Amino acid sequence: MCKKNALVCFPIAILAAVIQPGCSNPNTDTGSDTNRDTAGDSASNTGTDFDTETGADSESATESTLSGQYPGDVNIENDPAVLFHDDFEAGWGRWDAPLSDTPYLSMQTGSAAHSGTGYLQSRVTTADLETTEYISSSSRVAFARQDEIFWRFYARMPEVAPNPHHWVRVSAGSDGWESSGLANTVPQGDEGFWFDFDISNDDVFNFYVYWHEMRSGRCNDGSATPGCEGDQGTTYYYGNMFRPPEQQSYPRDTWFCIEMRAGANAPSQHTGELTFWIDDQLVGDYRPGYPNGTWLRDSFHTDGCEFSACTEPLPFEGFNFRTSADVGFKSVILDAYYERGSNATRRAELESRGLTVSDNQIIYYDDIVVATKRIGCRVP
Ligand SMILES: [Ca+2]
Repeated sequence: MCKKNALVCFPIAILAAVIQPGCSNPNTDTGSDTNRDTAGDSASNTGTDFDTETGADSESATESTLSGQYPGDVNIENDPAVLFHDDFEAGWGRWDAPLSDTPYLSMQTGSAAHSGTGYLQSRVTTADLETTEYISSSSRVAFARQDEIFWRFYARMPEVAPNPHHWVRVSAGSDGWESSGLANTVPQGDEGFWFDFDISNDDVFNFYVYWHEMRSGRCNDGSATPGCEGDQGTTYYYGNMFRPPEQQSYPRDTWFCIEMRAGANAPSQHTGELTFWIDDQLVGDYRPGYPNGTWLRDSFHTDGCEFSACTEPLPFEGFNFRTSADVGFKSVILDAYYERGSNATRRAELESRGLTVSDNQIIYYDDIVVATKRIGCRVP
């Protein structure tokens, strides 16, 4: 596994403290700068009140959400807060790329759709991975840079098969920065940051985050100082892991609603936030002072940290994602990224549980909305 491109791989951690898979996503955004950012659209509200309450689950009724205002998502795309919408009823043309079916992505029509009759299918087979070691089945769209972004979509995994090595991505950058997805590379605070929203082999979710203050897996304390406590001997920086505890596994072959929220920080301050909901239930919530957890290497453990190097839990400090207000959220990438090696490992684990595992890694998508305010799940 992970032999081809040293840039995208890191040594499988010898210590048990690092549990994430050994490779990261090599598909960078370079060379595909089709975004519609224009000069002058940069976020200028540096002094915005980045309040810490918006990450909390609102008790309010659906009318406070875009979905509540637009039942059935009818005309939701016309709301000024909406940056992007696709219900897949009109085929390709809304994403910057691709513009037509690819070997892995195809527009589908049928009763399996979440809304209407159209939906998007990502399909990567075991045979595909035997031919190609790294496969990114992705579509992408860019928009004017934002300080806060919400992204809702529906997904459905119709078969029991390994989840992708990395899943969908949100990218933030300055006007010219297009390097999200570049593995083992710490982005500059005045250039960009990004995160993936991933699914584990246990069908639960986590953020996987790259930013200028990200931690290395080399040392217990997240630094990369030779001779440190727990020194693994090699400096590497892979996405920092935020996996909420006590999640329910999503159900197979059933549509579920994902919404994530990302709030950029006031430059150089630890006021950035990440949040996600599943079927409108708050699951992940990371903001200044919440939750309590323990950093160990490049993971923030909120579910207890049982390694000998673990320290007492402390309130999360908040994300200092950026040092410049020129860095804003600028694209989303509906990606399903697979690696031959990790796919085989995940497959073997599923089989060891007695499951019959399909050779088709399939994900359906429908009813995607990207906006600058809370979207909520679709109201019938
Ligand atoms: Ca649809």
